Amino acid sequence: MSIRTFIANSPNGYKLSIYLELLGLKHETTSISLHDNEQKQEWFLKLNPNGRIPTLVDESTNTTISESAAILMYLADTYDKERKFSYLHGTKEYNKMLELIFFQMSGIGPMQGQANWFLVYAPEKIPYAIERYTNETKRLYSVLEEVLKRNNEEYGSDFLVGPHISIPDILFIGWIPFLPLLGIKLSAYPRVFKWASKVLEIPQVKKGFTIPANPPIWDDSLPSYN
Ligand SMILES: N[C@@H](CCC(=O)N[C@@H](CS)C(=O)NCC(=O)O)C(=O)O
Repeated sequence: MSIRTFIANSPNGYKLSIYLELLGLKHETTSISLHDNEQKQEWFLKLNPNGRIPTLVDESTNTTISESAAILMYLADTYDKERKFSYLHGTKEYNKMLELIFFQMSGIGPMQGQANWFLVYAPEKIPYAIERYTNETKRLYSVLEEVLKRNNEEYGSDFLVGPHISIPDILFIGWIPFLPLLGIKLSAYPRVFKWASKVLEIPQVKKGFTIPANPPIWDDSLPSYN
């Protein structure tokens, strides 16, 4: 076995399992307990000095890499030579893919993450922080709604970029099962709901969401999963 992932059943961890399943690559997983702060242990910090999952080790290329989007881009460049799940460098679709990768990693990822933190985990409940990050998350999902609209107008596609599924679809879908935590209804964003339903129907996506274990939250405000 040459690919090993170090992940948890959390938004950024699922991204790897799903993309590896789509690419049809064998992978083994070490499940990290965030609850026990295993990601801050010395052995893990040697892999990723940032002390956060996910990290991937690919022995066949002697690569250790962290940051979910960087990992998916590495996997695409190394293993998706036919560009079935990504786009070729230099194309218009590649540039749009890049834009949405950064939008996910600097927008919905950290904002939804902070909203979760202040609403669910923070020992002190600070209404201003909860409101700020929840509202920003809502705003960003409405931007995603517009992104889907524009891509559909241009390509007649229900995916985020160009005519087929690609890295941004996987980066964004990883966060969808965690929206109920914030009491945000996906149905408020009809195109996002339709897109999520379509992506969640893909067997490899379903499988990815079981590695290392099912998402802890999945309620009936989300597209059906099973
Ligand atoms: N930008 C990073 C974010 C990684 C991240 O925040 N991971 C969370 C789990 S989804 C984590 O490890 N949290 C534990 C901690 O912050 O110590 C990525 O996309 O990989």
